[in-house]
Amino acid sequence: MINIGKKFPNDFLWGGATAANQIEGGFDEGNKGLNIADVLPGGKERLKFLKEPGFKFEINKSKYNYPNHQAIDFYHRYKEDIKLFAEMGFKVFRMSIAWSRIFPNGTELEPNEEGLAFYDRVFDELHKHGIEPVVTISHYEMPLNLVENYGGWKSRKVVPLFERYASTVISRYKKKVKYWMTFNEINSALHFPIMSMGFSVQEGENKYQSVFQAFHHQFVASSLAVKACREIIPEAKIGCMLLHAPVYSYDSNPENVLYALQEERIFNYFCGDVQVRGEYPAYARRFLKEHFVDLNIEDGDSELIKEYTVDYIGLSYYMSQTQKKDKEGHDVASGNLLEGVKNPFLEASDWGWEIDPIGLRIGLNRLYDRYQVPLFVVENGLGAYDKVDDDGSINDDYRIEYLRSHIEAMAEAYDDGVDLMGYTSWGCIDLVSASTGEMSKRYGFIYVDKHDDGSGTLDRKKKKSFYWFQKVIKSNGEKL
Ligand code: BGP
Repeated sequence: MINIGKKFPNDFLWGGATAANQIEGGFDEGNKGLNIADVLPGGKERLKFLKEPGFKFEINKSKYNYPNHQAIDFYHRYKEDIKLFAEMGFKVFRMSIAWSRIFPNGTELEPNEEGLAFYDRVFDELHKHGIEPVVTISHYEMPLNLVENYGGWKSRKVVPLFERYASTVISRYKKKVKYWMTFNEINSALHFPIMSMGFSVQEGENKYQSVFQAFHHQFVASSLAVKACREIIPEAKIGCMLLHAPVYSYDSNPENVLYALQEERIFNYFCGDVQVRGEYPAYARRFLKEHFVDLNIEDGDSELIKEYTVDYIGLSYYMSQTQKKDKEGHDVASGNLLEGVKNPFLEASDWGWEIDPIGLRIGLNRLYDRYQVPLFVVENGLGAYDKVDDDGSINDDYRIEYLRSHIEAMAEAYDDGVDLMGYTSWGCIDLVSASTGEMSKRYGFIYVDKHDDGSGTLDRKKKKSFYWFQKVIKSNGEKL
């Protein structure tokens, strides 16, 4: 099917995206258990958790002031928020289910009814407003018991526990949820495994051995979720979710071009290759050998992974990355968390994330060339400091500009022939940032009066971008 000349398909899924641990709060309500996000501190300490090798993992459970504990209190205010999403014209709302609300310790035989009932209420409210939920089963949140006592996804024992969780929610919500995704930004673990895999790499540990074994467990778990979804809701669509940051070579030096190719494969494609094509790619053999990785693959795993591949690719896009083999003497684009070198052609956000709308078009084309499955941009947005003016307005023109240029790039990709399902802008309502654990890095169309020190009324206010996005949706992307 060729899409020439048309901006977006009529059934394009416009909306916004969030994650349970970044919006809900209510961390100890409804019999919820503690999860990894509940014990990650905010600010500089958070970065240590994410990045520093050997950072000692200590949990202070008595310190009840972590940023995610109250977050933006979606747990109690979801009706008000969903009403605002409906006013913007959302067709879909991306959210995640907190595993620790359903299985507080991850190991129970029976789910927690109060947790299940909460999401029933949220889905019902969405449907009341004609909004379809898009649900991530695991978004940077796993029961703390599995982190402390199992070593997170390093342990194979987590696989059946996840399977129980995934099939529980898939069958409970079979009439309410048509779009699912398994693991949020599964490939991000190459840079910060604590968030999605529940362990941090210690001094002397072979990071690759731990991360790739944990990947293998997640691939098996993901296929089991796909299997459950096919059996329970055959008409549903279930995808993987990749952090996509297309790699550029710093220059035309073949050494750098080769290096960029290798980085692109391992970071951007490896997980997709397994989850979409159903097998380990040929290049993995040499990579794993050279990094002294010896994978434990059990009987039946390969067949399962081959049979239960995903229906679509959900992806986040914030930035491209520029790679050079020898980085000495170069400014590292460190804010990116991805450890590339600075790209002289790009400006960066206040957090050093390089802004590159054309990169989205490039990335979508590369992904579609490789996989030929539908693509769903489930995260994209600008984290910025917003200012409330004296008259109460929030004039976030910089955000409008960022989103406009990225939606334009996406329209170009669609015109290039890429099969696109939809676009959900990240943090459609201000929420706790994943990398800083703070509120001041804001993404929303809706401002939430809550600050890094925990103060604020939690009142919601529409930003200028709210009205802009409303027009974008109404015109199906024609009026940008
Ligand atoms: C992605 C995550 C989200 C999110 C977003 C923005 O990596 O899937 O959870 O938070 O990035 O990142 P941050 O909050 O660090 O600005």
